[in-house]
Amino acid sequence: MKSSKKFHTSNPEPASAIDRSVPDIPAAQLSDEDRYFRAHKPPQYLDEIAGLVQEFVDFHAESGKPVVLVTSGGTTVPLENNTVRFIDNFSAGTRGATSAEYFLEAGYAVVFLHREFSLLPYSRHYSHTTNCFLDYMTEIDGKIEINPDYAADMLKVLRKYNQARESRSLLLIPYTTVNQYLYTLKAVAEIMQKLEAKALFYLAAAVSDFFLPSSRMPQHKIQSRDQEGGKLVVNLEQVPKFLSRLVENWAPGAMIVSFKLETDESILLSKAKSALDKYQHQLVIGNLLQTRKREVVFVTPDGETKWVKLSAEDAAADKEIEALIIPEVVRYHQAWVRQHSS
Ligand code: PAZ
Repeated sequence: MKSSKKFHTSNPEPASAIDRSVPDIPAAQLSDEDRYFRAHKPPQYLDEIAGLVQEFVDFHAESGKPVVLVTSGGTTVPLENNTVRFIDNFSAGTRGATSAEYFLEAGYAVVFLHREFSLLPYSRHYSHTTNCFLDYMTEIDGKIEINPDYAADMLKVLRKYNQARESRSLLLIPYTTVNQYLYTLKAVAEIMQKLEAKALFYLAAAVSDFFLPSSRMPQHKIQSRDQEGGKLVVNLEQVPKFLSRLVENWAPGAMIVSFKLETDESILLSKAKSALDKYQHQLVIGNLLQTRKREVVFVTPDGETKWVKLSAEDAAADKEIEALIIPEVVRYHQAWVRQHSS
């Protein structure tokens, strides 16, 4: 597995949730994107990441393997340049990391653009659990061994992990802030353009809708004594809606799947449909915060809606909803490739 662990993008702590109380704003025009990228600097490591992605894409383009960009995890919105405080959201990257494993099993090469320190494919089975990692080990005859209670399952995961490494099918690319996410998404998408219809974008990251522009970001830690009335008032701006730029300019020809998260079921379908109208991409997968691990809804531009749900038996057997989502997405993508092959 290619890992870009030398890039450290953060030191985050999960915190609050996405604010859905404001209505959607219209799709960004080219000028919004231009204005954003002119006003915000790229991450210093971006060229190195672009080099890794280029190498990965060239390698798989040669063999004709489809490549999926999976985005995963939340984003942080720093409130200070030397960041002590930031705004965050709930996403641990479960959807993204789990989906990446199923895409690998389905024969895809995966660029995994993830929030640093959120869940990773394969290691997710052992990180962020209620077990301490030492519980997976035991001492036998003065030597450390895998606890036999977990050994059989761990072997299965290890084999899949090794298979992904040996076939060079998984590239891990981290980000932390919204700015790092946007710059990296743009760079990766532009490199993936050469894959045309064989490129798939699966945008599961929970990207903040709001940010503090760098022009208004204090250099140092905000001091409580400087705040009027002792209150910290944070005035955030809306992150431009970059999905239409992805569809039209960064990845024309690719199939693009976005996720829509809501907490109010009564608006989920209408929000998913309006995202398709606005951005003109191929598929929205809607989910509710409360039920996202057991059901999602597929919404397509022709107005079709299809719920995908774990049955009671599936849930009892610890089946993951991504085991149902990914084959469905792959079917859509295969049809897209057929439709676009000359
Ligand atoms: O990371 P997680 O598994 O806890 O949550 C996944 C999710 C709900 C963030 C994802 O399925 C999703 O809906 N992402 C898009 C969120 C949005 O911007 O609407």
